[in-house]
Amino acid sequence: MVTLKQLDSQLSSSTTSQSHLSSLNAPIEGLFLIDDFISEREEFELINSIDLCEWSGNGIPPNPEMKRRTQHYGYEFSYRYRKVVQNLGKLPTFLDFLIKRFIEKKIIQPIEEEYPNMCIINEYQVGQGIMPHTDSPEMFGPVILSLSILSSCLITFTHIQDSTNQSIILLKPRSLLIMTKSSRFDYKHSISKDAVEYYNGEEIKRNRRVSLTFRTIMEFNENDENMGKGGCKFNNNNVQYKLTK
Ligand SMILES: O=C(O)CCC(=O)C(=O)O
Repeated sequence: MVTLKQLDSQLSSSTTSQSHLSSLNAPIEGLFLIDDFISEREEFELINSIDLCEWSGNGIPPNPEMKRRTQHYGYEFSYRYRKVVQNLGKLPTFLDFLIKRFIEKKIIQPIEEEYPNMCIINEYQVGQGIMPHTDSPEMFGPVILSLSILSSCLITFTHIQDSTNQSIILLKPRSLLIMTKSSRFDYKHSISKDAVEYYNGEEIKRNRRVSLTFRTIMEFNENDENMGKGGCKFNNNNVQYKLTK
């Protein structure tokens, strides 16, 4: 079992990860960033596989009202109803190597039933972002993993109870953001629509960016009225990721 503490020390003791952690200009409890989580070749193959699949949004169902294009795997999320509406089955095989790497890097446990079972792929064209939000604690498990590809951008974490408590993190292509604990539950995260951003005096020109966000849904029953929003329920007694004791 990998505890969050072990992951913490693992990330901070490896030579490469020190630079990842120092890139967090104002670290938040439970927030980790791993640069170069995948290689350029893997990024290339990944975007090719993604672009061979159908994008929704921009008039195309499901979620036709969304300007940003998305692909939903494992479960379909409705942005209009703010809930998970359909079980779509297993994640596609082109994501297998990522799940394998989450295990190798001890980010998740090697127990199949405990792997992330939902992945939303978001496409951000220049001028597109995402509003401040916290991923629903009722719907999704305690660990959110988000892989960035193609372009850098800044992600802002704003404390729910104190909007002056903000941290801005640079997400480089091929980096993996791990949101757990306070960063996952006590903060909203957002990405601006700005075509150009500035980070430590450096100009970040935004291009097409794609992110793959992995989440865990513990139970889903669209017909059960007693379940949480959207018929899915996160059961804290049965946490999939054993990152915390
Ligand atoms: O694009 C990202 O890195 C974040 C995606 C996100 O926050 C979401 O899908 O809820």
